[in-house]
Amino acid sequence: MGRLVVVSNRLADPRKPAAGGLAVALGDTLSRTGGLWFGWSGTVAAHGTPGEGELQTRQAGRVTLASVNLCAEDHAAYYHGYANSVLWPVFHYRLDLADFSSGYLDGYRRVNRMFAHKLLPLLREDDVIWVHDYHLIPLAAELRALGCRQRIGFFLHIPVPPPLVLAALPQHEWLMRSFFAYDLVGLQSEADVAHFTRYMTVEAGAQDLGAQRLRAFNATVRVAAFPIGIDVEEFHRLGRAPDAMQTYEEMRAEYSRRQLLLGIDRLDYSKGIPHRVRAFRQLLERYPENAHSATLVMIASPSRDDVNAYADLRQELEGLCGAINGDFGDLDWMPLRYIHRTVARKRVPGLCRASRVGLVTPLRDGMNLVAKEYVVSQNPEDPGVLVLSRFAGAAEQLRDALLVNPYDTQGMAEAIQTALRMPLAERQARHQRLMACISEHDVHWWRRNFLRALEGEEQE
Ligand code: GDG
Repeated sequence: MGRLVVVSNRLADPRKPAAGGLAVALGDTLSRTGGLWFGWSGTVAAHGTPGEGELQTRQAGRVTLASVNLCAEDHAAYYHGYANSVLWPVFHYRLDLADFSSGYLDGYRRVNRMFAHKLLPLLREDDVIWVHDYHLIPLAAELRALGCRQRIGFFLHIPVPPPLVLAALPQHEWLMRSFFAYDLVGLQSEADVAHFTRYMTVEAGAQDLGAQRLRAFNATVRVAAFPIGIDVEEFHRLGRAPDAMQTYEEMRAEYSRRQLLLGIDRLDYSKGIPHRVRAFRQLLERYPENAHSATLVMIASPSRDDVNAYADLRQELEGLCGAINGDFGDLDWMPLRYIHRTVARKRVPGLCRASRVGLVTPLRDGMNLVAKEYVVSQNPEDPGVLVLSRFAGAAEQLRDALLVNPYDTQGMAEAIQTALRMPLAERQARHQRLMACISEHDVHWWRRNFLRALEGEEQE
């Protein structure tokens, strides 16, 4: 394969372990091909002109990191505005939270155009370009307009809503048409592929050519599901390291007489966190035997604090959590521990392993990697139970979790009770099947399959 060029909103140094998912997934291939990673630097320049940014490049081993700063106006319109206040809510089915203010779209187009202008001179003829996520949907169209002929693939990390929800976007025709500038569009799940295909055939008059190909606007694009996985090996290693072990031991000692339930999310309205708290309340009401025992630890890492909908969520959550502890807590037992802070990644496997139940209950989620991390962290001899929303992309793969509808408070409370009471043999059997699926479809499988498809080769 030629040189891999990755484009994403934010870039990270793949050599740093804290760099997280995408860096771990793509680091090897970037290194092997002497690749390039291009994106926003993460810096908002105090003085700057909209649509302009200075390119900075630096080496991270064999990988070149190329980034641009954004001026405050571009950052507000492109990042907070169109990406996170329009596309994020609409693609998560939340039209009620979308802010269709004018100006956002201009900023989004301006930054995508600027990225294309900055990236183009860095490209070589045999490059394979892989663009990530909703911030950059029109990037290929901008690159093509400048004459770029290399193969370009796109992976959407968030879900695709049904056609009529997409059609509520004032500029949906323009946005969706720009997918046809890619050679390959990768989505998280078959449900997303179905929505995407139906939108394109019904709203954009595309022809479904079969074999994952759609044709419209004089172009053919291949569209397929590539469910993202985690680096199972790396997570195992992390789990065996001293920090994770220590966290595990501390949690076991602190909660020796309790059954722990765990939730780890970015504090985001798509994650269904208040719904989870209501189900936990219902559990305590309906099954009083859980008093002084079931304890929910909820870690909600701060996210997009300056978008209004997030401040509202935070307030709602604080009220709900406070009420449970006030109504059910006792001198020696607090039913819920809510932590609005990021915990160190190296502690996550220990937290997961110490918890009898993992609660992953988004209202809608592209995939949800926490679900997979929870399973991989378990002790196979005495594993915990994953309670998973059927609306997470992961539910298409993880059929051996207890699948729940997060809008059904009572149903979710019943599922939690089932998880808490599940016999060892059933926990082991479910865990074994979940592990087999997660190990087979890990993040390396995901990367290989996507890149093979982009190069027109057969998938595994
Ligand atoms: C998007 C899509 C899709 C969370 N809190 C803490 C923490 N985390 C880590 C988790 C996990 C990652 O962050 C979150 O990944 P998710 O997949 O759950 O969710 P999003 O951030 O919304 O990601 C999603 C994903 O892209 C990949 O395609 O699955 O659907 O929305 O790794 O462990 N990590 C640490 N402290 C925390 O407090 N260290």
